[in-house]
Amino acid sequence: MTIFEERFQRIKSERRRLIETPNQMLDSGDGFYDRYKFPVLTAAHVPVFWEYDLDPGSNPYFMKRFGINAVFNAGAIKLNEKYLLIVRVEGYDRKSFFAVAESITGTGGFEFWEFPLDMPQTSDPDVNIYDMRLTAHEDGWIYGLFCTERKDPCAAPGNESQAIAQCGIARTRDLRTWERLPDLKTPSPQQRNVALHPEFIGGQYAFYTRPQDSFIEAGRGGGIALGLASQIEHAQITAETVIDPKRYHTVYEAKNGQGPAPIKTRLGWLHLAHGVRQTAAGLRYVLYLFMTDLADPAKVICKPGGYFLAPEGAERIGDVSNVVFSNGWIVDDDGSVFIYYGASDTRLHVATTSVERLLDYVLHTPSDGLTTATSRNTLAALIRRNLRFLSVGYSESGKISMS
Ligand code: M1P
Repeated sequence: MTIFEERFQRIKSERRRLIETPNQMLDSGDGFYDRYKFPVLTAAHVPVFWEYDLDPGSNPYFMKRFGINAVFNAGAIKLNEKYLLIVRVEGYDRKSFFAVAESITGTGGFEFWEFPLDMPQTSDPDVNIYDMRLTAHEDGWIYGLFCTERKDPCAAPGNESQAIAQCGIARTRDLRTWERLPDLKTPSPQQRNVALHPEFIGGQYAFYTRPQDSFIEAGRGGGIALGLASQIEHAQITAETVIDPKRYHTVYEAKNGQGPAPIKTRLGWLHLAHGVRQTAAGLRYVLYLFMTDLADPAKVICKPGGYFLAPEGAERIGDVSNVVFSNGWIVDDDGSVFIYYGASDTRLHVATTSVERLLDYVLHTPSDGLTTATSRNTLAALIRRNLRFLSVGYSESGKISMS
């Protein structure tokens, strides 16, 4: 057997096994959702014919010719009974592009469509695109909003990192053919993490934005904002109202961002967002939830304190460690919810829950009182209530005995 034949057969069967191995739900510690044993997608899930030249004549060593570095942050939608993800795929060359992967269970068996998505350009070509949020809008289109990044023309000579992030907009009916619309215009010099609300508000398109001063820092940007645009074909927001600000000494003190478009429930709009805080080891990204008023989505009506999902175990390690990030979730007709989240900018996981569980979580998890004393008092109140259900005695040494 030649090197080519041996490597081709081995790598092909490893990848098939990876896709066909059923995922396993893990026991959840928190009760908010169930995690799964395996990531739903990794770089090793991409088809062999994407990375390797399959011609033994031109590739006798069966080398990669186009390496895929990471597969993470995915937009999500269910169409024709299939769970579809528009995944951020990043090559060895650092460029991200979108590719669709589909599954019939939503928790595993995801297979990529043959070709990555061919996103049309505007007159100002994208250098890098990533993190698509999908919205099935009441106007009948499916919109994909994503970050489009280009070099900052004002960057000082020699500064090859300074970039401008803006919100790209494209629409489709089937995820195969896309119409690109002009980028969203907002008062902010930079935009990332923009999602389209699924319904008109006052007859206008409504966008969740994240005004930010510079490419990395939100700065005075303040938090997750809501802005209205009279049309989508040349979408322009003139006022961004911050509805969920970043706050001192919270899990979203450095910055935050709307995740996927919110889910409509009987009690309000459920929002999944990411929060970022500074630590001595760098930034830490976690997910949190909040709910806004059905009639007035600019009004936050409940917001649990702290995080909903934080990086755990192997999720904590990757190209950008200590990060979980979500831009896609799917609600089934029976109320099941599939939350797709990227781990450390490297791979994609799923957690499952239900609308009812999420409502219970947002309604009954105490909010953040913003000081140690209020957190301590919140805990003390819970303990006091719980003691009615337990027969608890305290020994003189301070040890608890329960019967
Ligand atoms: O590297 C972590 C995340 O950083 C960005 O999110 P934010 O704009 O909130 O900092 C995004 O580039 C995201 O893709 C990435 O996962």
